[in-house]
Amino acid sequence: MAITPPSERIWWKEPIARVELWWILVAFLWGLFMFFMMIYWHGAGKQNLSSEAYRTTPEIFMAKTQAMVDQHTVRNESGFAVVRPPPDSDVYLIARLWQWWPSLELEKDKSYRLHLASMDWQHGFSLQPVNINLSVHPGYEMVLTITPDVAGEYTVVCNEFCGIGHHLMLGKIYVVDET
Ligand SMILES: [Cu+2]
Repeated sequence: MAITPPSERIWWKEPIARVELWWILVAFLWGLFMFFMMIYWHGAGKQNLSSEAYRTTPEIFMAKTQAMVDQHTVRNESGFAVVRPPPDSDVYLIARLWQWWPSLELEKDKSYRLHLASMDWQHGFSLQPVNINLSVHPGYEMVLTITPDVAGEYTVVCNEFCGIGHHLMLGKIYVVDET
């Protein structure tokens, strides 16, 4: 640590070393490349979902979800409603401390409008094992048009740390063959 000033008082007015300029150029070009890859992956990489976002409130979203649950619940699993909404309908999934509610049962190769919103603060929707991820915010509903094409049992985990029960925040989506 220097306790005396540098011998050259204007010590920073040095030309940038050539090798450093090259690194700045490489980093800049890489940034540009990744920017365009984001757009490319949107179409070609099955990443970067095409989602829509609308303003909502917890009350409005809760009412819509409750209406769907009242109408289309097919069974209960340890106190959790499993809802089987008809194809092409609007499907609601609530994120709240600390659960995804309700569980959903969807038909394979049918399309749905999946609405996601948070009742409290930010959560992360992460669908496993297919690894589809997006953020779920309070005050907004994210809407995705989905067509599940592989039957099976999927787990929704929260991937946005949301407090003491974060690791317990698990949801279920069943994809079943048409019956
Ligand atoms: Cu969470």
